[in-house]
Amino acid sequence: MVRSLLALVGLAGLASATPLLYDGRTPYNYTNDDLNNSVDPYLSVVKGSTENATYYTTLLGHSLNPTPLWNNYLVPWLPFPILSYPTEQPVTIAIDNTSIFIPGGTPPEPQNGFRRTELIAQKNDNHTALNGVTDVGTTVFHVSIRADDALPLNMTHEYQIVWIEPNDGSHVFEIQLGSPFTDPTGPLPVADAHYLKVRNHALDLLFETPFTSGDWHNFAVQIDWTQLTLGVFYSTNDQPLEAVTGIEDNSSTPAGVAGQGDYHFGVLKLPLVDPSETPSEQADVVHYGIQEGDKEALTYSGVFIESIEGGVSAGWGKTISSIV
Ligand SMILES: *[C@@H]1O[C@H](CO)[C@@H](O)[C@H](O)[C@H]1NC(C)=O
Ligand SMILES: *[C@@H]1O[C@H](CO)[C@@H](O)[C@H](O)[C@H]1NC(C)=O
Ligand SMILES: *[C@@H]1O[C@H](CO)[C@@H](O)[C@H](O)[C@H]1NC(C)=O
Ligand SMILES: *[C@@H]1O[C@H](CO)[C@@H](O)[C@H](O)[C@H]1NC(C)=O
Ligand SMILES: *[C@@H]1O[C@H](CO)[C@@H](O)[C@H](O)[C@H]1NC(C)=O
Ligand SMILES: *[C@@H]1O[C@H](CO)[C@@H](O)[C@H](O)[C@H]1NC(C)=O
Ligand SMILES: CC(=O)N[C@H]1CO[C@H](CO)[C@@H](O)[C@@H]1O
Repeated sequence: MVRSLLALVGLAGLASATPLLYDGRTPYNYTNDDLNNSVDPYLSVVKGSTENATYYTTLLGHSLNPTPLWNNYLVPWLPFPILSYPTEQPVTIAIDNTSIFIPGGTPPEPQNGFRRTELIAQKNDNHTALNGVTDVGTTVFHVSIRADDALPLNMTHEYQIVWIEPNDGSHVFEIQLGSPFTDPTGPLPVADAHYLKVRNHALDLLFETPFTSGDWHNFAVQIDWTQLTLGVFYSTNDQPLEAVTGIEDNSSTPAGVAGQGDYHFGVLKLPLVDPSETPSEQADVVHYGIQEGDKEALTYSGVFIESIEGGVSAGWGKTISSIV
């Protein structure tokens, strides 16, 4: 016991040895006005054009605890997590039939195929400024996801829920739920529709796990921006993160600045193919297809980005080694 306590003191000694590059854990003093006005740490403009951000995104305050991993632990050297308090509020991100994003551009082209609401990481009111800080060297992108049982997703559809998006619109990695979009339509829903799936830039499946309700699903994705590789960590609730993959090839990502991009989390629901549309419309998932228009949501906490200099934050003050 003494030995294991000492070992844990050693581990605790590593805590916060790893530089925090971006903190997207919503402080309790973050307000609806902050959200509507895209005050740091989030840019909230990816949403339906007719409503304010607070219509889609709900700050939960103390009504639900965030993932326990990043609580403030009063006695972090104990071998079990007790005596802690949360320091961030979870946020619920919803879509409904008004969630049609109209990106800038002339003429405006509403994304009628999608329903989407996302928060984008930003610091000093500038999301692109993070690229040169978080998308260089080797960095780790953390996020925790929980089902909203009152507003479930429809697993017949594909949902993209966490990703990094360079200017070419590709994803350096993504976390996905549901059934991948198929044209022509294949059998739906797919067998692993209810699984959270981590995919690389080429959309190969790196890791999947059942999206059980009532649990925080904690992810961390380690990205080597020079070698273009990924590694995945995962746990549920207060269990410390553990590596669930080795080093995985991600070499289809554009090298250098062209491969850097915004960190998104939220709900992006793809359509199903509409048999009454033309083949080219059916292939244009952004602008065409079937959406039922339901209100659906996911809840998030534990969003941050760190360097791996002092290891990877695993929860309750512990640090573990990066994937090698
Ligand atoms: C919340 O409080 C902290 C500490 O006082 C302060 O630095 C921060 O700017 C506040 N954030 C907001 C969004 O008001
Ligand atoms: C935020 O949006 C809500 C809902 O539309 C609105 O009631 C509120 O006034 C908005 N606040 C700000 C500061 O924009
Ligand atoms: C958003 O909030 C602003 C500020 O309160 C308000 O003027 C505006 O009408 C709101 N827009 C919508 C679509 O609710
Ligand atoms: C959803 O919105 C689309 C586009 O505005 C509209 O055509 C459709 O009728 C709406 N569906 C429902 C169920 O309201
Ligand atoms: C945001 O940061 C980028 C990269 O540092 C910089 O080029 C750009 O000018 C900044 N934008 C604003 C509005 O400050
Ligand atoms: C889910 O989507 C499918 C395909 O559009 C639809 O048939 C089904 O009714 C939807 N389920 C719910 C609960 O909305
Ligand atoms: C693990 C894996 O699927 N790696 C792929 C990453 O992307 C490159 C380039 O497209 C592929 O060649 C790898 O197979």
